[in-house]
Amino acid sequence: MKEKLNAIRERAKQELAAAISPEDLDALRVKFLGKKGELTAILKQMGGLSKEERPQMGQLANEVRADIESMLSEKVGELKEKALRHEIESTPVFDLSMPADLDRGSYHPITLVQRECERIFKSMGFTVEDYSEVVSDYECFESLNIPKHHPARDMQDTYYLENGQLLKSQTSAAQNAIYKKYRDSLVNDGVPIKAIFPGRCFRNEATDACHENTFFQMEGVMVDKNISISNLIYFMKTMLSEVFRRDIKVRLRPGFFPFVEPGFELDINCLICGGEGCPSCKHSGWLELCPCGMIHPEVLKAGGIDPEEYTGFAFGLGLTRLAMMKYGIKDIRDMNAANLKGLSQFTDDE
Ligand code: FA5
Repeated sequence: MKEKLNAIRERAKQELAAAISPEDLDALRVKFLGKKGELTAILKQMGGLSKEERPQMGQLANEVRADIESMLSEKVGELKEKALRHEIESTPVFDLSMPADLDRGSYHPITLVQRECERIFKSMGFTVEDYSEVVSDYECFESLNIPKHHPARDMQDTYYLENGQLLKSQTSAAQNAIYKKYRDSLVNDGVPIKAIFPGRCFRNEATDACHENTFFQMEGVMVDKNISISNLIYFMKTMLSEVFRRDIKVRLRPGFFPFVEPGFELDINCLICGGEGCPSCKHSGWLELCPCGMIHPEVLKAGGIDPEEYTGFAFGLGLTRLAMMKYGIKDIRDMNAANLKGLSQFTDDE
C-alpha cells in the first residue's frame, strides 16, 4: 500500500505539471481526491491491513492528500497569474508614438469599455436602455429632486436649446423614464428594476486632462424590496474587478447628490501614475469614477414608486474616465480629438 500511495503522489505531481486550464485542474482534483478518486479507493482497502500497519498507512495517506491539495492550489495560483499576465499584455496601451494602421477601422476605446460593462451587467440580469441626448429640465433636474435654482445645478451647467430643452448633463436624466417604464412589472409582478443606461453627457465647463465638455457616463439602477447599501457595494465591486481583472484600490467616501441618500463618491487609485499624483488625477492620486447611493424617496415617488415599500440604488459611472484608466490614456481630450493615429490602436474587440 505504501508503494501505491507514493505512486499516486508522483503521478498527481506529473499530471498537475502538464495541466493547462482550470478545467484540467478540476478533473485532476476529482481523479485523485474525489469520492470515487484513486486515494479514496486505496483508503477503502485499509480494513485489510494489520493493526500495526493501519495507523502508519493512515498517516501516509493523509500526507499524500495534503501534498496533492497543496500542489493543486499552487497550480491554481500559477494558472491565474498566467491568465492575468496574458490579459494585461494583450490590453492595448494608448501610445501616440506608435505607427498607425489607418487602412482598417477600429473601435473607439469608449465603445470597448461600454460593451464590456454592458456584458458584465447583462450577465447579472440588467437590461441595457437607450436614451436621448436632448432632454427636458424635468428629466435632467426636477425629477431628480433638483428644483429650479437649487445650487446643485451649478455643478452641471450645460447647453440649452431655444425651446427650453437641454443637452443632458448626466445619464441620471433617464432615471424617471426608466422607473415609469418598469414600474408596473415591479409592482404587479414583483420583477425588480435592474437597468443600465450608457450615454453621452454634456457640460459647459473648462476642459483639462480629466474633464471634457462631452463625455460618456453609464447609469445603473436597481429597485426592489429590501435593497440596501450591501447590494450597491456588491455590484460596484463585481463590475470593477471584471473590468480591470486585477486588484484595484478603491475608496468610498460620502458624496452629495440630491437624488440619493446616503450618497457616495467611489474613487479608484489612479492607474496612470499608480497613485503618486499626475495631471490625469489632478495630482491627488485618486480619480472620481463612480458616484452612487441609495435612491432618494422623492425620486422614487416622481417615478411612481412607493418609497415606503421599495428601495433601490443608483450609480453614475464615468465611462470615459474608465476607458482612460483601462487603456492608460493620459489626457481625456485625446479621445474626442479624432486622432486616428491613437484611436486606430484599438482593434481587438470580439
Ligand atoms: C453625476 O453626474 C451623477 N449623476 C452621478 C450619480 C448617479 C450619483 C447616480 C449618484 C447616483 P458627477 O458629476 O460626479 O455625478 O459625474 C459622474 C462621473 O462622471 C464622474 O465621477 C466622472 O467620472 C464623470 N465625469 C463628470 N464630469 C466629467 C467631465 N467633465 N469629463 C469627464 N468625465 C466626467
